[in-house]
Amino acid sequence: MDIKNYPAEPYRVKVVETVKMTTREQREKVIKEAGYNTFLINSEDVYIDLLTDSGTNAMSDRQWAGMMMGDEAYAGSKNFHHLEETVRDIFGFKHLVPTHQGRGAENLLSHIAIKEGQYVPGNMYFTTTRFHQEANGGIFVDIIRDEAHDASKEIAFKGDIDLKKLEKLIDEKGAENIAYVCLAVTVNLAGGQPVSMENMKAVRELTNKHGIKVFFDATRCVENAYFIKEQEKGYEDRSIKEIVREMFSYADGCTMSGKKDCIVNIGGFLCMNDDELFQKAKELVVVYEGMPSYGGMAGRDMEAMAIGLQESMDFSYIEHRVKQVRYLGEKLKEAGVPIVEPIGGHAVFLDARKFCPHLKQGEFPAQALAAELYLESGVRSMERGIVSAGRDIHTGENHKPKLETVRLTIPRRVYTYQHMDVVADAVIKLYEHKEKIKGLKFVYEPEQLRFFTARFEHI
Ligand code: PLI
Repeated sequence: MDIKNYPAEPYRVKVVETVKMTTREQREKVIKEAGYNTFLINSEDVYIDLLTDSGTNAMSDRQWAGMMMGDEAYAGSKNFHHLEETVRDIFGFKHLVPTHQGRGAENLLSHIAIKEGQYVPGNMYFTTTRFHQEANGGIFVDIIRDEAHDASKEIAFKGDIDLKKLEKLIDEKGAENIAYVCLAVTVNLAGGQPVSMENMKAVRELTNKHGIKVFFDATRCVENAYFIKEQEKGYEDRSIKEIVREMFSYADGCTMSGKKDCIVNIGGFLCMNDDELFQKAKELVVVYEGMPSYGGMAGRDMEAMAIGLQESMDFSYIEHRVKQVRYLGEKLKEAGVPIVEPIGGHAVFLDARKFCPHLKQGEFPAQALAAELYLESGVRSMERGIVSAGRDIHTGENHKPKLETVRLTIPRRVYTYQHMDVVADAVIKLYEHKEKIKGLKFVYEPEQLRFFTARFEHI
C-alpha cells in the first residue's frame, strides 16, 4: 500500500489523553461482565475506541476558546444567534431549532410531520430515526437501491434512493399518505455510503411533482460532500461548502446529529423552511428539549458547534478524515478480510457473514465478532446487524438485515495512522482463527433499541 496516497494529519497535537492497554485476562473478565455487549464496557477498559464517531471528536483550540464565550442565559443566548447564522450560511435553511442531539430533532420532526398510518420512505433505516417515525404512527419503507444491501458490490453512490421504488410507493399509496421522504447523507448502516447530487436532485424533482416534502438526515453530510467532490462529474472544482449548500437546496429541511460532522461532543438541530412547521416545532421543543434558543444545549455547546461546522468545510480536514478511514479499510482488504465495499466515510464495516460463515444470523455473528475483537486486542467496535435491527413493532419478529456487520468507527481528529495499523493487525490476527468465534444468545433483551443495553452469553 502506498502511504503517499494518504495525507498527514492537517493539525498538530496540543493536548493528549493517555490510553491504557489491558491484559487478555482483564479483558476476559470485562467482556463477560458486559454481557458480550461492547456498549456495556467502561471506556477505561478500552485501548482504541472505535465504538462510534458520535460525540467522540477532538475539538480544536478555536472551539475550546469558543466554549469560554458561552452565554448561558436561559433565553436569547448570543451563541444561539451565532449558530443560527452559521447554519443558515452553510445549509441555506430559514429556521433552526436546536436540540440536545440528533434523536431530539428526529423526535420533534416525527411528531409534527407524521400522521398516524402515513408512510416514511427512506434510504435504509437508522435505529433512532426509525424508532421515532414508528413511535409517531409512521410506517418506514426502505427505498434505497438494491445494491446497498450487498456488502461486496463496489459501486459509487451506493446510498442513492431507487427512484422506481419511490415512484411505485407514491402510485400505490397516494402522495397524501406519504409523510415525507427521509434522505440520509451518508447512509450509516449501509457502510457510510454517499448519495450523489444527481440522485438528490431527482428525488426533489419527483417529490415536487407530488407535493411531498423531503427531509435530509444531515448527520454526515460533509463526508457526503467530499465523496461528491471526489467522484461526481462536474464537482471536482467546487468547494465543500458550495457542494453542501447545493445538496440542501434539494431539501425542505433536515435533522442533524451535531456529534458527527459538526465535530463536537454533544448537540443537534432541526431545520426547515416552512413557517407553519417551524411554529409547531417551536411549540414542541419547549416540552422535550428547552427554550427554542437553546433546545437542550448549553450556550458554550452551541458556540463550539458553530465553530466546528465552519471548520468542517475545510477541504484538508475532510480529505484527511475520509482517507484515514480508507487507509484502515484498504489494509484489511489487502489482507483478504471481508469488508463492506466501497469503504464509506466514517467507518470500516467488517462483513460478519463472511468473517464467521460458521455462525447463523440467529447466533448473532456480528455481536460475537465485536466481543471477540475486544477480547483479542482491546479494540472496541459495534455490532450493526440483526441485534441493531431489532424487531418488527407489529409482528414481534426479528428484522433480518442482509448486512450483518461490525463497525470500526473512526472518531474525528482523534487517532493516527499508526493506531489504524494496530487495529488492522488485530482484525487480521483474529481473521486467522475466525472459526473459534462462538455464537451468542440473549440473556436480556430490552424492548426498544435493544442493542444499547442487551446482554448475551455464549451458546
Ligand atoms: O446519536 P444522536 O441522537 O445524536 O443521532 C442519531 C443519529 C441519527 N442519524 C444517523 C445517521 C446517525 O448515525 C445517528 C446516530 N448515530 C450513532 C450514535 C452512531 O453511533 O452511528
